[in-house]
Amino acid sequence: MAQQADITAMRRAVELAARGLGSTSPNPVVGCVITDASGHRVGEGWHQRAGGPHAEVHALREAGVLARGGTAYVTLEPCNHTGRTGPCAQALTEAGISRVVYAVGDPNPQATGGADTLRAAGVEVVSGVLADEAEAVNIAWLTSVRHGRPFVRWKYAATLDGRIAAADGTSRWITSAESRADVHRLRAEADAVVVGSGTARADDPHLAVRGVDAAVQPLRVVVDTEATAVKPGARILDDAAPTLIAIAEDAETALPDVVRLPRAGRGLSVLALLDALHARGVRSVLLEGGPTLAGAFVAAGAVDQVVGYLAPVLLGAGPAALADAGISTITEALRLDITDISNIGSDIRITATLKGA
Ligand code: AOF
Ligand code: ZN
Repeated sequence: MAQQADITAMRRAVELAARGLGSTSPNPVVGCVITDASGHRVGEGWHQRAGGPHAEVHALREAGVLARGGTAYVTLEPCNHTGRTGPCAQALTEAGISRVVYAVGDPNPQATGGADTLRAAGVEVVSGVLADEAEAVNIAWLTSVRHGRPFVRWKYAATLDGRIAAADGTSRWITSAESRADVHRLRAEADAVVVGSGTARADDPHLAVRGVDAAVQPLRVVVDTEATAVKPGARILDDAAPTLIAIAEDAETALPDVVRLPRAGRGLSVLALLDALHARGVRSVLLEGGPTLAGAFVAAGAVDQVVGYLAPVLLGAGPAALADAGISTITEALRLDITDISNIGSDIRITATLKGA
């Protein structure tokens, strides 16, 4: 059992880590709290942008000499490598830290080993404190490192009976203004926002982040297999954010900035798309629909987390949030863990995460 003081300090470190969401990719979000020898908080820091100082360095700077004999709480195992900055394990030792508590081990092969280095230097090391919370805040980076492809969060908005539009196709506005604003926060956290040709054709979406601070606008991606849904002049082609149109290898187009991918079924290979995005530096994807594309992602085993906004509205007819995902019998059902339920305006938001994501 972790000590209460350790849990309290780590909870603060997780809060600090969350401040980096949306601005650290392709690096992790990391938070750090330093307490002095008598347990008082003397330094705080979080990783703010890739290539910038690590969380530990920010916190050590604030703590100064008060770090001597103190404890460092870090959401991720301190790094052991000289990358764009020096190794944090060494920085902590040199500052005289006598105890390091971290939440999650570093899966990055270049950086791992910090815990061993610290122990070898005589520092007491404790791991696993608030690991679930630290995993949750850093899920995009951890998933992308563990699987070597971008983390995929599928978002949908539906009525309480699970429909995303009425029978005639009308869908504005099922969820509340607050839920729609919340989606902009999810976009700001993602490196890329992905939609299919049905959504591109029906909604002419813009997909840029509005109304919340976005350190970087996400890449807007349309999966337009036949290259027929995105027309010159589409809102998504404006210069508010970069845009990439994914089309089939044999499709014809006059659009610039297309990526050609192999076909799979009636669409494109989802895994080839994720590889192409990963090669462009994308570590997290917000999949915004629609149901056909979401079905293809689920069928490809490429959805790590689902965020569903459910409005207290009934339609009784109309398309479901998810179309065919290659599941024909109950034993094949995709089972997730609910990791958050929140009230957003008049709706509820359910976050469910794939087991082992
Ligand atoms: C961070 N911020 O606060 C910590 C990280 O790109 P570099 O050289 O800065 O190194 C990044 C690696 O360092 C990262 O992948 C992770 O394994 C480790 N820890 N990284 O960006 C931090 N503590
Ligand atoms: Zn580091």
